[in-house]
Amino acid sequence: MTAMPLSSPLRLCATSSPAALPGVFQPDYDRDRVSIGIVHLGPGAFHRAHQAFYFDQLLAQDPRWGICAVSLKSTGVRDALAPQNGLYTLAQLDDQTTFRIVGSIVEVLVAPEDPPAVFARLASPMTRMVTLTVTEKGYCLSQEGSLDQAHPDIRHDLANPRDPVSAIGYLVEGLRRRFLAGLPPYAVVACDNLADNGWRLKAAVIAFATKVDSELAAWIDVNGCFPRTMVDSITPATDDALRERTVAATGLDDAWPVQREAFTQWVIEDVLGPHAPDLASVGVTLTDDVRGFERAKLRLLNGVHSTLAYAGILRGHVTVFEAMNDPILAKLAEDMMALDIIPTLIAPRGLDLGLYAEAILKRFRNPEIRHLLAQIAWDGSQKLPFRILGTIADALDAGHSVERLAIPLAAWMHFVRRQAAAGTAIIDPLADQLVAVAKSCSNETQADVAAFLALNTVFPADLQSNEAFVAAIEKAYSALT
Ligand code: CS2
Repeated sequence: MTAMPLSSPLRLCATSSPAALPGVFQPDYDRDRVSIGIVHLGPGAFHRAHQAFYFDQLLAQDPRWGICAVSLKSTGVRDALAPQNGLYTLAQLDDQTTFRIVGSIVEVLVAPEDPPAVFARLASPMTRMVTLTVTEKGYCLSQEGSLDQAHPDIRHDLANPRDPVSAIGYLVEGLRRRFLAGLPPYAVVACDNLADNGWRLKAAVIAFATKVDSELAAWIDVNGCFPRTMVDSITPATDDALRERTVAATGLDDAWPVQREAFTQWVIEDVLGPHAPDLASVGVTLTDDVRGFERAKLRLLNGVHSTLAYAGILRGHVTVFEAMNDPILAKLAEDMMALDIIPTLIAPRGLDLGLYAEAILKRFRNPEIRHLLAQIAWDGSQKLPFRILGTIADALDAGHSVERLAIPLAAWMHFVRRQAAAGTAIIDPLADQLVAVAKSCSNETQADVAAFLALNTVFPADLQSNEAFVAAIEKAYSALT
C-alpha cells in the first residue's frame, strides 16, 4: 500500500469517503439499513479487533446484527468513536498488512451516563445476543470460580439491582426486564480467556438473580443460553506507530485505530439455536467440543504468553518478539509446551496439539507484531489461575514434575516485588494486597514464597499445601533471585 503524506487528513466519519485510499477495505453494506441485534459489554481493542470484525462481515449478508457497544466505565471509546459514527480502522498485521474500516458498531453508550439507554437496548426485542469482553476480573468470581458476593461491585448491585455497575448486574437487570415483558432471554456470549467461561458466567448470573428474584433465576436457568467460547487473536495495544501507519494507509485520521495479527479464531459451543446470527458463514467454528479448544488455547498460548511476560521482563526484554529471540526463553517456551502442557490436554477433534503449539510459537515470532510484555503482565492474579494453575494441578495429579511450570509463578513474584520496590503501579485488582506482600519480602526464599502463596484468592488450598508444588516454586524463586 502506498504511503501518502498528508498534512491534515480528514477525520474518518463516513464510509465511501472519497478520501479513503484505494486498497482499504470498507463496509460493503448500507449502514443506514443496519439494525442493532447485539449489545456488547466492554468494547476495548480486543472486541473491536475480533467480534466486531466477524459481525462486520456478517452485515454484508444480514443487516440485523449491528452492535450497540456499551462501556461500563470509561468514556474513551465513545469519545473516539462517536464523532466517527462508530467507524474505526483495523490493521491486520502480517507480511502484507491490510487495513479495514469496520462498520459493525452503530451505537456507543457509556453505561453510567445513560443507564436507561442501555436497559432499552438490552430489553429490545431486536436484541438477540449480548457479548462480553470485560477481562477476567470483570466476571467478579471468587477463587473457586463462583460469584464473589463480597466483591464491592456485586455488593453494590445486590443492594441496588435496578442501578447496577457490574457486567453481571447489567445482564441480570436486562434479563429481568425481558422476563417481565414476556420476551425470550438474549444469548450471553462470554468472550474472555476463562476456562468454561459461559458456564461460569451462567452460574454467576443465576447466583445474582437468585438474590434478586427466585422466579427470574429459575427462568434464566431454564431458558438462558450461555455458550462457552474460545477467542483468539493477538491484539497489541494501539500505539503511535499504528496511528501513523493508519493515516498513511487510509488517508484518514482515526482517533482510535486497532491492530491485531492476521490470524483470528472464534470457537463457540453450538447451542445458540436457529435464531442466532449465522456466524459459521463468516468463519466462526460452532462445535460441541469447545472445552478442548479453549483449554488448549488458554494453557498453550496464554500460559506461555504469561511465562514470557514475567520471565522476559526480568531478563530485560520489552516485547514478545524479543523474548522469543532469547534462546533461554525460547527453549523454556518450547519445553513447557511439549513436555508439561500438552500431556495435560485432550486434543479436540481435528486438532494436532504439536502442530498447534508450533503455530503459536510462530505467531509469537511474528516480526510485524510489537506486543508489549508489560501488557500481558497486567492482572496476573486473575490470569495465572486459568493459564498455569490448572496445568499444574493436572500435572501433579498425574505425578509429573512441576518444576518448569513453577517458573512463571516465581517470575511473577519477582516481577511484583520489583514493581513494588520501584514504586511502579501494579495493574491488578489485587494491587494493594500484592504491594503489601512484596513489601513483607526479605529475600528469604521460603518466607517470601509463603507470603505469596498465602494469597487465598489466587492459590487454591490444595496447591498451597502441596509439598511438591511449594518446593518447585521455592527452587524457581531462588534460581531467579
Ligand atoms: C495475552 C492475551 O494480554 C494477554 O494476557 O495473553 O491477550 C492474548 O494475546 C490473547 O488471548 C490471544 O488470543
